[in-house]
Amino acid sequence: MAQEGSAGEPSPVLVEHRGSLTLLTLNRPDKLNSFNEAQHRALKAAVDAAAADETCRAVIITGSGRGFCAGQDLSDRVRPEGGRAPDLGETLDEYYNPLIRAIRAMPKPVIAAVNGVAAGAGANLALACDLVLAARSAKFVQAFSKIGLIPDSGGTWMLPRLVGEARAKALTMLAIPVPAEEAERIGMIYRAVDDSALMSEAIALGEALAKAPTRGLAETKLLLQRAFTLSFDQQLDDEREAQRRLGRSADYAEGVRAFMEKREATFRGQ
Ligand code: T3D
Repeated sequence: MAQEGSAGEPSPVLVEHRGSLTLLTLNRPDKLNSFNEAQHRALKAAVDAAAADETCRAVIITGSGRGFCAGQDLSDRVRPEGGRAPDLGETLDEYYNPLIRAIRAMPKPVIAAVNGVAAGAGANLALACDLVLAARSAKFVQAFSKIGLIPDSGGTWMLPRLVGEARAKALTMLAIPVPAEEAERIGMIYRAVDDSALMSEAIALGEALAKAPTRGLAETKLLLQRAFTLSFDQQLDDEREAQRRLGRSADYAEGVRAFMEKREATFRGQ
């Protein structure tokens, strides 16, 4: 189901429900889906709705047109020389950080289907997702240094963990565009796929995840995200608690029954 704005304007984010899979499409193609306030509000609302919707068990975020997302819409940041400087900390507090936190906390998998260039906060939006598929023609650019900013939206945390500090420093300080295949090779993303196959591959992946034991995936997601900040002992304790919770879940009982009966399990996300 595509959403339309109230005045018949296309919504800055299209929402489509495909069974247990929710597809969110950034929809400002003329601006490479860069973020203005309307797109921020629409994406956060759609992410929150997907998180709260028990029938939704996996989410895909993609972009319309030739770009995935070019980060902040810089036409909203132009000011005359000597004009009052914006408080960018405020916009991070109000928009970017809550969005990235919501994706990372979502108790279900989020796939980024990167259809084209992902720059600035758009690149880090993709990297905040759990699985990143990218079209071979797509590229990732930490464009921030070109305008005198730091890599926000979790970039300074995520990049060194994904690609190592040395490479993270080069990619951010030099704003080097990373083509999708290179991004896969250096472990920045999960996979690069043919452009024509991107959406079919993303939907197949999303549908497979939407049939998986959702609670187990949610616990796995949170454990892996915290792994680099906890000690080994703390992680073992957290694994024990997660396993204790999951051992009481209906999906675990079904998984064991299905294995013993040599049949496919039917997981309900419970
Ligand atoms: O401000 C805050 O609240 C703080 C938070 C900041 C978060 C951030 O994301 S800061 C970083 C902002 N983003 C950028 O600096 C990226 C700027 N864009 C580019 O570097 C390039 O456009 C791309 C590498 C993304 C793509 O290059 P290319 O050659 O494929 O396309 P293009 O010709 O540069 O762009 C196509 C059109 O999109 C063009 O408009 P036009 O000339 O056809 O009317 C271009 O101006 C527009 N566009 C691209 N990115 C943005 C944009 N318009 C506004 N804001 C953009 N970010």
